[in-house]
Amino acid sequence: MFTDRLKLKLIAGKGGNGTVAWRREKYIPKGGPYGGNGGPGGNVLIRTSAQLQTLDHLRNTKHIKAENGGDGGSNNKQGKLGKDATLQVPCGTLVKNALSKEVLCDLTQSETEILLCSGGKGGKGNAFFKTSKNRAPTRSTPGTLGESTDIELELKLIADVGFIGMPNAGKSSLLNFLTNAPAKVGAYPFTTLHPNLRMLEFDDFSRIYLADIPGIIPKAAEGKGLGLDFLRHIERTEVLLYVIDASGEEGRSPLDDFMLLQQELQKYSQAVMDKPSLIALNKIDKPQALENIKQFQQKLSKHTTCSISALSGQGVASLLQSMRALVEKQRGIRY
Ligand SMILES: Nc1nc2c(ncn2[C@@H]2O[C@H](COP(=O)(O)OP(=O)(O)OP(=O)(O)O)[C@@H](O)[C@H]2O)c(=O)[nH]1
Ligand SMILES: [Mg+2]
Repeated sequence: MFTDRLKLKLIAGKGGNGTVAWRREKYIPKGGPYGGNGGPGGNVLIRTSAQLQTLDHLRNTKHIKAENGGDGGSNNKQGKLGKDATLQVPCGTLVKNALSKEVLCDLTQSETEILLCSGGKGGKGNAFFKTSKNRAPTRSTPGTLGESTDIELELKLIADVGFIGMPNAGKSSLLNFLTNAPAKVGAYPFTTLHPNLRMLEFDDFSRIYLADIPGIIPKAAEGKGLGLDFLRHIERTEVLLYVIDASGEEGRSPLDDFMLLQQELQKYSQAVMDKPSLIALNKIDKPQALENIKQFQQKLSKHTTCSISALSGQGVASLLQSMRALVEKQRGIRY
């Protein structure tokens, strides 16, 4: 189960009440008011953690509550501070008001902390109200309630390259080959049911992040297959990598597959569709592939294509080079 959207109620802690008390000590007659102030309630904060990649850890959480502040002490002591509650989320989490849908923050950087709900203020004890005119006040005030709000979290992975392809095209196989990471591969459609994010580190320690998302089929925009919901995870990528099965073994031509993917993407978002892209023509180890690739390149000569086999690794190094160059070019444009 991959959780990338959920709702939560946040409740900051209530401030502690002020106390009415009197100083009663030997040799101190008329010790006066001695009730302390209440402690402030804890805040609710949100923090991004580089260790997290999903919202799975919050799947069964309905609300996050910070601790209440303690009531003031009878010896003019302030009540104890309510502990803050910190919500840990992965980078790429968008926080919205659940009712108005207003975006409260977009957490794209790791180790960022933001205050979402402030704790209530502590009430005043009677010692606070002592004045020259009123030396024995009996008044105290209650603590105030903490802020509370309903939020919606929406995760949009932050990757540099997003893999787009029909089911079985070999997206996960390519991700495995590139990153040596065990993403599930299978000779059946929709092996991948949720996005996989992987990091690729080069010899000079520069990194690019790759996102493999579930396969797209005709009418995905209308909800067929797994729909286009997961495309949200490639909205922020710099570059798209179309992974196409060049063998045509499933009875479809690579050219048709590419056109179809573009059509579905366009229905989802023109901005996503307009991202710079590369095409990996996969499964060149299969008999029909070379002929299909020739036709594909003749028809779509403007596009940059790389012929690869995600199984044997043939052509993958050169694809990686093109991918890295394009990502770095895009980063250069952005910064
Ligand atoms: N011969 C050959 N088979 C490949 C190649 N790449 C992938 N396959 C096979 O194609 C099938 C599908 O591969 P996956 O990597 O699971 O495909 P996917 O695009 O991730 O599929 P979904 O997750 O269903 O969208 C598996 O049986 C792979 O072994 C290749 O280059 N050559
Ligand atoms: Mg897959």
